[in-house]
Amino acid sequence: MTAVSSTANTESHASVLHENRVFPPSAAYLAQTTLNADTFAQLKREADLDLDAFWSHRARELLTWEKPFTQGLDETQAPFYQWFADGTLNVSFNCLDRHLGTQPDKVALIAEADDGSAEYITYQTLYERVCLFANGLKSLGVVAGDRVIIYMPMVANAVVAMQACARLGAIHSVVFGGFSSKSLAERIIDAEAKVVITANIGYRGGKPIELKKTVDEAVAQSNNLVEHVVVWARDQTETIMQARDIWWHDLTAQQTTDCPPVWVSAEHPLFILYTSGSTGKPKGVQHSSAGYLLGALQSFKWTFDQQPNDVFWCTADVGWITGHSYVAYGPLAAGATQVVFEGVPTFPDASRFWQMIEKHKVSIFYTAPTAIRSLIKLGADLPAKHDLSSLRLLGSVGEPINPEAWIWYYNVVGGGRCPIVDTWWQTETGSQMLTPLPGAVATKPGSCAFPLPGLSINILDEALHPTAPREAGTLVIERPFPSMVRTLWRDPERFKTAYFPEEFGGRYVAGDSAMRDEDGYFWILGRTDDVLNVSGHRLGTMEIESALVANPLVAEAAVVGRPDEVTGEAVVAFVTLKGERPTGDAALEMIKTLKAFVGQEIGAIARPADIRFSDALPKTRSGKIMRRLLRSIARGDAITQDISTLENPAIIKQLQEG
Ligand code: 6R9
Repeated sequence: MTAVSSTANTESHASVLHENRVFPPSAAYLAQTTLNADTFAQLKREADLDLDAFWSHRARELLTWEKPFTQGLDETQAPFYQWFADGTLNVSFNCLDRHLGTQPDKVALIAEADDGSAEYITYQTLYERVCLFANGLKSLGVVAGDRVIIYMPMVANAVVAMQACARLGAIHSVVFGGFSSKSLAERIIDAEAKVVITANIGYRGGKPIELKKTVDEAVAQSNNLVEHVVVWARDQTETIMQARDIWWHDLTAQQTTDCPPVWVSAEHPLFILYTSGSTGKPKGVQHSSAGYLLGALQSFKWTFDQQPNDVFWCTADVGWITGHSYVAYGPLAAGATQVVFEGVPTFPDASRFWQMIEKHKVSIFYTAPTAIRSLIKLGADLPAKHDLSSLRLLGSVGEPINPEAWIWYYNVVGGGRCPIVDTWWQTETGSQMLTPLPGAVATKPGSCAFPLPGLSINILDEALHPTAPREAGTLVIERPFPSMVRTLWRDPERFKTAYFPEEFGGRYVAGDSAMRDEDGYFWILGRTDDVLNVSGHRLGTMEIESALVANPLVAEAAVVGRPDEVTGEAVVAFVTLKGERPTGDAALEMIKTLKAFVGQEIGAIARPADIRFSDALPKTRSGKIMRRLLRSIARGDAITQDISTLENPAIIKQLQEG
């Protein structure tokens, strides 16, 4: 491969290829950190010596077991790896009960609503709320192994619902509140969910989100699978309740705050989280109980160097993996205090994050590059108007952060004293994989630095040799690790082919291209598959194409990404209609219709930024859509590809003109 591979979206991140600034940890940071380079060098040596012993040691030290395990890694069914399989534990017990003896009155959640009101929930109170609700679910017949869908706003009760499922050994599947009824129904059906938990309404940026209405539509499409819908009354908004619906407050009214945890085996599935892949059907990523929790907790402690008085704030919604590992599980297992925020960074204005950091004295702040870029655009001077001196550490996740946004985050938000941990990981890895360790590693803007201890991550060329410095290659994980995906829900075949393709000899293939620099720092360059990353959210191009062709007017559609200043990538759709190719106002009208249609089919996050019509899509003589050509057109680049095999060269002009 060459330095800039032709795969993926490498070109859009060209700026990182020239980045050479280095930021060692500040003296202010070093003065208060508990971890340093020696700590990590020692951990790395220990892991290199014996990986199994390394993780088993961590699992004994960090988790509380009902029955201790006797074996760490079991590779006999590779790639269906197991960890600590004969041990039993309960994840909710590990997140709540075990803090009650030492810190019952410590605040676990600072839950700030969209309107700015805040609620402070201690570990004792959270434990009681989880027990009450778990008993309620139990009264509905929910038992270990049942699937429960959670479709909630980003409020404390979303965390309560997840923890309550974990307490019972029920498998939750959280669906982001922005997904359409059709996407929700697809997930209900695939998971065969018995119960759906929702709210009558949610609020984001002052706008109501009609969650219950969407659930009603989804349940109607779900083959009578759902026995009960539990509805949390977010406010007094009038709500139509049906026979299968029950209010959260009615369900918990008669319950006690004592709900013994259901002990499950280490490998018992904790949750399924659907994510986009390169086919039209989302993948049900299935995670374990013990290995997953160990990954979330250990990485939380290492990456954020968590200390007793920290106030942690991860801005991710629990609908995504980041909200699972670094809101619902990792911080609670660590006994940390954290902020949970219902709203959006731009409401009531673009200083919301800074105002909340000041108000709650946040010390560790973890957000996505898209949020940072949009806040630079809407008010680069706003952070200076707030007291952000409580911050000591900043984090980034979800997509590559461009050096300019990094530098702004570092100087303007972090006052030049807070290290930035740029963390690369995935829904499938369950916890952070690559990140600079604050206090131990000098950071470089745009680089995720190095693997955490206990992880063997490599970048390989097509011959499976590690690539030379600055040469792009495929990012792979060489050895199993505790928090890795166990399988795809009821689709073990797809699990094998999607992540362990034969040509990579048993290695986990992440779907990203990356390179290392001369100092061994990792730089993520972009996806190698047909997955786009829009505002840190994974979207399969095939999923959007299927949504478009589901419209009776559409004959064919091809979707590609183009770089976007704020959202990282934006969705561009090339469409041919069954009727005439529309022009002028008719085209504008049709674009509006199709954008709304994709919104209904998948959810607003998948709506194309740009739709272009042509009489046909550019195809090779063998009938393959020329995606690279479409990518160049979407970006407005000159066409350099060989188009001699193109069936109908005249349509290029149509596509360029839109
Ligand atoms: C945690 C999460 C995973 C994909 C991943 C990669 C991209 C995530 C990144 C990053 C560059 C980072 N990604 N973090 N790219 N730098 N720090 O986002 O999971 O939603 O499954 O997305 O996101 O392409 O493969 P998920």
